[in-house]
Amino acid sequence: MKKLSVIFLVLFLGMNANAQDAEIPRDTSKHLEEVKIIGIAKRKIETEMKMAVSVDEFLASSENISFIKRGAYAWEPLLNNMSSERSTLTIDGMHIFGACTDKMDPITSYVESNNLSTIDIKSGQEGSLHGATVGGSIDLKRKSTPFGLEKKFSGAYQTGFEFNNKQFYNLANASYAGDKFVADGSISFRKAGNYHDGNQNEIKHSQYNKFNTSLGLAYKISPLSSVRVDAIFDQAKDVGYPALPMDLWLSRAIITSASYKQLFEAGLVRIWDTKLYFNAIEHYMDDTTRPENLVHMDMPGWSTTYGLISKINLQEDRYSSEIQLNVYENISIAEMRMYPQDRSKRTMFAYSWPWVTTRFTGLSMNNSWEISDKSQLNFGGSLGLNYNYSKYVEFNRIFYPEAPQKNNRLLPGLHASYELNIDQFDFSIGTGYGHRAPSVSEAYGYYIYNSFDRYDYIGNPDLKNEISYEANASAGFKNEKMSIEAKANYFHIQNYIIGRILSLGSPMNYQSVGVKGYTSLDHAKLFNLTINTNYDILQHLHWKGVLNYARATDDKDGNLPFIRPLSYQTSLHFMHKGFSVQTSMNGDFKQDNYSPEYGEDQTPAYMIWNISGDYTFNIKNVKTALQVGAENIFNEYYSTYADWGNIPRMGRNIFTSLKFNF
Ligand SMILES: [Cu+2]
Repeated sequence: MKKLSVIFLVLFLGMNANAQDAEIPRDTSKHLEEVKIIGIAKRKIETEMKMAVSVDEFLASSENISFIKRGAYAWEPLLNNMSSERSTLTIDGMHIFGACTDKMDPITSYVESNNLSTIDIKSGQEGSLHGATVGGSIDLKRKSTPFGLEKKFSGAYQTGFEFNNKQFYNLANASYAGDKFVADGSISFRKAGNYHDGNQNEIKHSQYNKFNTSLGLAYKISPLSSVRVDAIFDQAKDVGYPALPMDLWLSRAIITSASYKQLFEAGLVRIWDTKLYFNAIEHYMDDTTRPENLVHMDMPGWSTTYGLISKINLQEDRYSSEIQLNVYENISIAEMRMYPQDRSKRTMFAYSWPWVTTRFTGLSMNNSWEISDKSQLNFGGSLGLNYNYSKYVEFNRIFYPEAPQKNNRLLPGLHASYELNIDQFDFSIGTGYGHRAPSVSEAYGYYIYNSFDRYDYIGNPDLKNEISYEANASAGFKNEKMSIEAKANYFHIQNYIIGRILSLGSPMNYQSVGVKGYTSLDHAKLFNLTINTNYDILQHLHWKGVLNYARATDDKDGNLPFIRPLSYQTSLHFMHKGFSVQTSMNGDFKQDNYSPEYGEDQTPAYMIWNISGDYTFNIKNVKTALQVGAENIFNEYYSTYADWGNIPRMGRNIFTSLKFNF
């Protein structure tokens, strides 16, 4: 019976119990944690090219993620070619909202690669477990060492230098795994100077400094239950944003949680996990570093969130289910203070986020039912209640005199998919429907300057919910030597929110050319296609290729902005004993479907070639890895379709890295 229940628990986590766990330990919960680790080990936070990557670089290796880049730091992740408002971005399911009106701080900038175990990306409505979404979900999973490992102490230290921007980093993490007590800790420092483009020109204001530390402590109160507390502290200082008219002086985040987990050996309910969390972010921009600014503006922002997650996993024969309750309250505040060179002579004050409260309560469910050994049905849904309150609604009423101070929205979501496996072929087909509420900026933003199209943006509290109708399909073939998979999705989004020129109001920022208001298009359509192939040329020589195609139009068949042109990635990987060499090429074709209406110009094609080599050896019990590589070997001068203000990307960059694992 015990064996059976273990198998169920394994299925639960959506991971395969393979030959590695042939020895099933007595303690169910212990085994559960181990399986989890085995599953995670498959997707380490490193890419094929680099063993020491930033969180952004790691995300960039995922085929359905692209980025808007405003410099070298804190890239804004786009899932399915949709901006970050359309996805839920969470850390272990916890909602965190950036404190910058200019999106300088997506929450991916508040973690570090050495405190994460993996990143869970779900497309479209399948990602609705953590709350209402249109594009999908990106959940950053923290490291969490299981109880009672044979090896009590483990850890890693990693250091490296990147020559192009003189980036120097030190990352260390350690874990203790006792039978009753577990601790995980990490600390990291990164410091980088300005980078240089392919023409050897220095990109001014592209430096950054980041410090991050985390601690997690867990205690087993009974064989099947445990408590855990976690905290992350992150601080970025003196970060340049070359594509924006200002930089970041200081950004600080504290992210905390306390959770209780109960496992059940028998019955329908198998895991019950409840977490309370709190996080606070403060963000201070600085434009005095830019001599071209005649008038200065301080634009500090604060974002505070409290929340609760309670989740149960159910399992009965071939049926499994996750049910999650999400409750959170966020308050977002952003100020704008304008003054001439003399700071004491303040000329203007406004709230660009007028103390906006967002309260969300939602219940989500994901079910999967194995109809047979060959086919599976996944289905689920979510229902959320979203409440907004604008404390200083007078700012919103300047443009929308009838704007209500409070707003309630109902956010339903539904999805279903069917998977079929016939011999070496896999097929899936799915559909989804879901609503999302406008973001704080879209609904309540006041004069948020967008340096991409040089307009000041005004939120509209009365915007309708965005409603997404989605279809997706995939087909794949796999044998011992090769695999190929094609995945496609299509979104028809009603009331698509985007900025449109307003006839009233005059620009506030002297650089801006006019005022845009967030409005709803009748609809927009997005299509994404990815083809993924792997081929093992020899036992130790592997080839991989990815091709991405996307197309997106508005209700008048005009192009939407920030849609990736046809792009590709291809790589070769060779291993011999402790040595490994990899080379990769990636690029975009010419951007044919750009959008002048939304401030875009055409971006030419580019191609980047990278190479790296590493050697792994043991010094006593310490596994040591040394890596040297070069990115953009040909020193190509380029910028991508999503580089804010066509800011050129990094030229040739030689990187080195040394890692010790004990
Ligand atoms: Cu900012």
